[in-house]
Amino acid sequence: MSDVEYDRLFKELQELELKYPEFKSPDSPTNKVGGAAEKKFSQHKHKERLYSLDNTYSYYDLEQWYDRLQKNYALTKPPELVCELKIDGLAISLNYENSNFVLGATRGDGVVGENITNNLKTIKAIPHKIPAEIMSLEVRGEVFMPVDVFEQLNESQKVNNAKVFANPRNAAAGSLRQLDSEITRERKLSMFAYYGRIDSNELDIKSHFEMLEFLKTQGFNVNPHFKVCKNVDEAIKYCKIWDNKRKTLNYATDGVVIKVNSFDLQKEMGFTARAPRWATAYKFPPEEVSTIVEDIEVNVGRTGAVTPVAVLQPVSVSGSTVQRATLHNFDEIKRLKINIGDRVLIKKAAEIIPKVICVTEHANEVAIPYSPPEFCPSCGAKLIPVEGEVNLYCPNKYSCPEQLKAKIEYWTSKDCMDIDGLGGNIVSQLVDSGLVNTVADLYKLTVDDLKKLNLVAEKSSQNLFGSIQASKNPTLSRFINALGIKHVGKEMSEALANKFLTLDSLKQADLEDLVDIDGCGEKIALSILDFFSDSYNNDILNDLKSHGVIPQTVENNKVSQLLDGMTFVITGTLSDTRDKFSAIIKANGGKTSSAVSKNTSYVLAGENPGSKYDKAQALGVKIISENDFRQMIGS
Ligand code: 1X8
Repeated sequence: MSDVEYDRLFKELQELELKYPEFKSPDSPTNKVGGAAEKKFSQHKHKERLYSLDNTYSYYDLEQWYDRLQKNYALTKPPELVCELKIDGLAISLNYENSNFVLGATRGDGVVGENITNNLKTIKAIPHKIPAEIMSLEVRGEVFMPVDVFEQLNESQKVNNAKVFANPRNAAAGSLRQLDSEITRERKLSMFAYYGRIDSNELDIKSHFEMLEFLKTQGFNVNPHFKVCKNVDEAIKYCKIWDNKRKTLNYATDGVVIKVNSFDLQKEMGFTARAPRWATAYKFPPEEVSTIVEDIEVNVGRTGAVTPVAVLQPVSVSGSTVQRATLHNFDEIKRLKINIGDRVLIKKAAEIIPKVICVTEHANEVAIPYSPPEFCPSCGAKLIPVEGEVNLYCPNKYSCPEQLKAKIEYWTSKDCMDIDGLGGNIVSQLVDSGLVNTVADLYKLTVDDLKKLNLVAEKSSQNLFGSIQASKNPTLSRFINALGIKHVGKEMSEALANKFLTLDSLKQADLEDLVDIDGCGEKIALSILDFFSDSYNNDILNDLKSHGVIPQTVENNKVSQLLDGMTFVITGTLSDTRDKFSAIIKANGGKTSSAVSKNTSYVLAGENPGSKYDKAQALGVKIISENDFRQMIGS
């Protein structure tokens, strides 16, 4: 179907749904923001699997890896290695037939990816035709957004009131999955090629080094910093040099990839279930940089907790500009002896909120110590301490604007009501304009109300209205989670839903019923009772109900007892979301936990499992693959 045809039908559907809401189906494409953008790319099964890499986090680990190779393969001399920078981008596979670029795909789960050929064709670093006459060549590499391009993009996104990306990797991912290739082109992505495979090895290339040199001659962009190393000591030297120099690069790197150079040796060593034995990734430690604390602000969270945040002189860390870092609580400021104007060291690992580690230089010898605010910066209420907690609280539960915004943002988030497209900016406008004073007010909004807002570029009031309406029948556990009851998170919400099955019976629960639940102590139970006895909360619950916001009743969804008494930790990328696997485990009588411990029965590890995998190995906890898991439950 052409885009034009699709858009016409989409519009017709929107009009029909508006006229006859009773016939609207919950999985209507109009519920997705930018509905058309959800139209999928076609799937592509890779000719050869794209593996992950095992990670090493220390030079010691690296030496161990190298020693193991020599021992296991009875090598007579230390194998030559090639070191390359690990690019923090998106892995892709490019297929050339008879010297022409015919198909490019994302990595996906390594077996099946998405065909994004048209978008990849807009990237200048990807040749459409290569000079060598080769029947079949596959090239793999990493697509990334240069840091300067990323910064410019975010500037212009801000000006256009559009989504600002957290880091170059996210920006690259968003740009690569555009349905309109012209947008991809404008985003100025680039690519480094790091792998080539010629089906019949027509050219007799014998090593990774030779392959990289060959790829260069074919017009591919090979990162210039690769180096052949005689042994692991040289590789470690390379890692040390680049750990320092990485800040000077115009692209994000998160480590070094170390590969055995000889193809014959690579072939002999082969692969484990998830990664080649002949390669490993040394991950750089989280980057630390120095900057100045320009101010200390306080944030008001959805529970009213007031937490300090350092406002920093902007610095670039791991590819993104950092302007704020958490200070956790007011005791932490005292402990670190931080004053405004001080020079501090901050630390940022990928995907983690930046954090202040220590002061390296005080601005003044006799500085006036920072003192916590007395009043809420948002509503002016007097802040109060809570016994046994380090935080101060804003007591104004009902009308503090910041608290309300945080509550609503939480309400709309993925593990709660999952309202697509209702982000911080829009929530802020809704509260400031007085249109929304409680979460229930969201469901009173009309398309006309939403039209008055300054909406993010690609979202229409129509779409947003659709998303809100589509969220009205969540699972009971997500609904409970969305209520934001103190001490009740996602796991406890699931436990409550499974025990009480309906919202009404949860509301009627007494202390005894509640503490009967695994993991629900008296503190949690009292907080739940407190929540449901509050008349304001009950008004909101009634309001929600009158707007048709009604959680689904939990059916008895136990399918087996196969996993009774077992605790699983899920890590890495599996063929479906972790939530899905978590639900399967629970339906079969098992439990899930977020941290690996001695009590963990199994770690279910997908691609790129990270530190939980390492911890499981250290503790001797059994690690299983998705296939092992499927066998366990007979699926
Ligand atoms: C992933 C990456 C590799 C390289 C650079 N950056 C990456 N993100 C490289 O080999 N130079 S290899 C790789 C993988 O095999 N999963």
